[in-house]
Amino acid sequence: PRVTRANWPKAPAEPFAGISQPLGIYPVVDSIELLQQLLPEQPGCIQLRIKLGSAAEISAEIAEAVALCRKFQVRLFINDHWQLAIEHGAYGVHLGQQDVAQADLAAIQHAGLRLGISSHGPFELASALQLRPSYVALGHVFPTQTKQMPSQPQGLRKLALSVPLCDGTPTVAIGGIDQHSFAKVCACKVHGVAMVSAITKAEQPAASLRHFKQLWEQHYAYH
Ligand code: TZP
Ligand code: MG
Repeated sequence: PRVTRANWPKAPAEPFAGISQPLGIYPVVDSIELLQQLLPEQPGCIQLRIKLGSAAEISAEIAEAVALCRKFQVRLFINDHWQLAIEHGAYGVHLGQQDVAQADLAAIQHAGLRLGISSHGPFELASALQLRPSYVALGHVFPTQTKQMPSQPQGLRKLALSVPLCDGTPTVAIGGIDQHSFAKVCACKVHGVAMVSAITKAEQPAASLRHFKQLWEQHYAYH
């Protein structure tokens, strides 16, 4: 179900745990192999987004991801599987709007995990902010091949307008971002840039990440 006024979760009295350093380059990956390739490059944070596998397989993957990210001291967000994220001690959880309506947000908050929430337009952004999350994802900025999107791309103008509406809540841009659009996305003053294909489908994912990290250092300096 979509988040509506009727099932809108109650805003927590306390915000979710904060994020002190900017999220920076935020690769979203679907395997341990990719984590192992990317972690030595020290991304600002990373998300494990697994959509396939048995419950036991997913649990084992999350446990391994948590251990690896601890070793490299990279902040790990788990997509969807918030119970397993709590159980295995991930840094945070990333949820879509529909997931949020079904998750036990108080449990995530009490466990001290950060919460990132997706948004695809002003209404979803408002409902996400109402939950006082650790960050909001703004997307999809451009057309993407990675995920079927029911909505239209928001474009750079809406991205730029959304960031100040977040009033200090960190923002992450996502959707179709690549080396050609990267600087323009940074100019919207987002706190992080999430990418799937530009990194994971590159011939050398680690080299691609290294390149984006360098670009981020250049552009983020102007924030
Ligand atoms: N949520 C909004 S767009 C997207 C997700 C998971 C996919 C982004 O992938 P890509 O390859 O960076 O366009
Ligand atoms: Mg989800």
